[in-house]
Amino acid sequence: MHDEKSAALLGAGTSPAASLDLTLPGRRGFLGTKHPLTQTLDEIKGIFVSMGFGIADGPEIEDDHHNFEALNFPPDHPARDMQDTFFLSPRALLRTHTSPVQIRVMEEHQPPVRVIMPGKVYRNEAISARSYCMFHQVEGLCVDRGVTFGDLKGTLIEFITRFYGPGLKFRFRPTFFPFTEPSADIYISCFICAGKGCRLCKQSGWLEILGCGMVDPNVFRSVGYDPEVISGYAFGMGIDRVAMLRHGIDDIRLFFENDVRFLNQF
Ligand code: 2NL
Repeated sequence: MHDEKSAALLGAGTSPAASLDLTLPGRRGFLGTKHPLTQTLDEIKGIFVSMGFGIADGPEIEDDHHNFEALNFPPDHPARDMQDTFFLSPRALLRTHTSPVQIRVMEEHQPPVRVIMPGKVYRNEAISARSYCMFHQVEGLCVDRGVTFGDLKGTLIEFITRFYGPGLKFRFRPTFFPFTEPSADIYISCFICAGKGCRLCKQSGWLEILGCGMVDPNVFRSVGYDPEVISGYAFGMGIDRVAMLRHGIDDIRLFFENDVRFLNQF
């Protein structure tokens, strides 16, 4: 049966029988994959959505009010400088963080508010392996009556445990942001060396992965919320940095060069 079919096929064509090798493998299909930043972002979104957060987005071209003023940046803050921010005109700028989306959400909705906002942000910095003029952020906001720093800790530790895996140590280190008070940077014990010190954690044993804090009363006043009645926490993380830590990528520019030799690895 097999031989009969082979003979028929070989006989049927116009090509010489010897050039038709029925034992050759078939042609392979080429499937694309999601960009490593998209994969990281999808996972982060999934975890927060499962905890009851919504997803919001907003314009990348912003004004001084939403990007700085409403976020309690003082008029002389260095981030407002031409050196750090891309101004498109005296009134329009490229957002330097995704926080202006949170301002827009609060301007339009009364509490309770529980949303994350992922998106592109822009900084006028020298380009290097570690910083690019555009990167990706996810910020989150939870506002209601009686929201505490304990709620912030519980929610973010749950997120980190699901995203980075169980068994990590946490460190909340006080810091300063104009838009939160108190503020903290969250560190986890290094998942490569478990705290002993290695190249990834620069011998410190700790990785900084998130900034967070309780929303400053001045931010609530600027959107017409009464800080005597409601409270909330907010947080932010750089997605490019998170994806670099996870995959051991040492140059942020690789994300934006669209080189398939890099992209095929994910
Ligand atoms: C970081 C830190 C943070 C926020 C972002 C925020 C937004 C509003 C009010 C208060 Cl509308 N806070 N966002 C708060 C703390 C930290 O980001 O390291 N980002 C990469």
